[in-house]
Amino acid sequence: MEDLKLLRQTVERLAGEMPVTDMHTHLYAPEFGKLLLWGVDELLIYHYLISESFRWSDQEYDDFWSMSKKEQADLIWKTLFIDHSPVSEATRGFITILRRLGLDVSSRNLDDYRKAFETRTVKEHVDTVMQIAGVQKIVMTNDPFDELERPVWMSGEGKKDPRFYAALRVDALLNNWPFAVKELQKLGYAVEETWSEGTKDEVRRFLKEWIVRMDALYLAVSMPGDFTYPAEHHRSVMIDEVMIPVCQEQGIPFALMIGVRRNANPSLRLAGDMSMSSDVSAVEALCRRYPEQKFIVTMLARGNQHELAVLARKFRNLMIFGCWWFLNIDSIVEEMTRFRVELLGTSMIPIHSDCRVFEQLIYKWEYSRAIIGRVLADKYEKLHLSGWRVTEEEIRRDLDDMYNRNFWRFIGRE
Ligand code: FIX
Ligand code: ZN
Repeated sequence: MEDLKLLRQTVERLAGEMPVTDMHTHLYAPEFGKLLLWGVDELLIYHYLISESFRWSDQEYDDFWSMSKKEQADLIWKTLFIDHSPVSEATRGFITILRRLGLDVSSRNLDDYRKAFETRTVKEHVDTVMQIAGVQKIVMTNDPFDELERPVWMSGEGKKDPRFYAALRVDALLNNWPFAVKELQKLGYAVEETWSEGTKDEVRRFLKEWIVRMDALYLAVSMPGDFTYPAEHHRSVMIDEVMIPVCQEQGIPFALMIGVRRNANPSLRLAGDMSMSSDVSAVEALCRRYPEQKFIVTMLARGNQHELAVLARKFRNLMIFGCWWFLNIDSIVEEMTRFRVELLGTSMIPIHSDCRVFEQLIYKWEYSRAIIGRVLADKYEKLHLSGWRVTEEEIRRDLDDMYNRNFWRFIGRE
């Protein structure tokens, strides 16, 4: 491409429109029924907005939780959109969703927005949203201990929609073993709280059976920032003797999301989790000890991001991904994407959405695509000034790597 202006326009256009794989979400395929959250009220009671709304309120937490979803949504709408301007990332995101779905943002009429959603069927709506967001493939977060979710897998319905993929979530096994033991026993696995060879066998059997049943792409867990490895701890035994052997046998990666302090404010429920700084050397030790095992890792503290990107230079079995949760805001996505590209080129997964409500795909991907386009355009522009010419085909290749192929190739499904 000879012209600098055209180069930038092409990169930004392609970054905005090329199809993507969203490799970590909390979304579900329509077959999962009520687990698939969508619509105005669900969007307004997103836990990101609940915590922002409490900043302005002296309401008792329990009073809020005893309200209906519609009442909670009305309150959040009034607090964050009418009494104050929606300039935060999550509030602005809601406005972007309305706009992209063709609603009149200037009317500020919440009931009209609700009515507009009522006429939609879930299946059509899922198609529309995926088309607007340019999201082609969605990886869910799947928990066999969930009473609503399990029957969908047992009936085979969970694998029906080919756009949705499973990730087997193993938080309870690593972070709440007594609870996991009870759940496993309910499902007929002969396990006990104290480690024995029999218990290890049974947990391995549980994981294998569920990986196969869901065709899970990877095992996933979120860990507190004080996760250390190796350690004299239940987690190290579980990882070394149960999870890694199963991942290796099944040929799937292990995804670790590290740096959350759950329930910093329990009254806020799901909205009450906090970010905490993590020990990157735990990931280093895992990558060194298991060079044949693939690890997909993200961290929550801003302060860990540079070190984690440097670690990915040292271990090819480490794929870093996404700007997780509180990091998924314009300023930090820009900063992280820039230094990741500078340290790793395009060999990383710059973004995942972490959406919980379906329409959020629209704003989260729109915002991230714009930043990725801008960062890449800056880099190609500098190359251009040095005399290096990139073709449109090369730009597509680079974006496709970051949007899709780095993930699929790394997990061995390409
Ligand atoms: O552990 C996770 O997968 C987190 O992403 C969630 O627990 C969190 O509540 C969230 O929605 C972040 O975006
Ligand atoms: Zn998540």
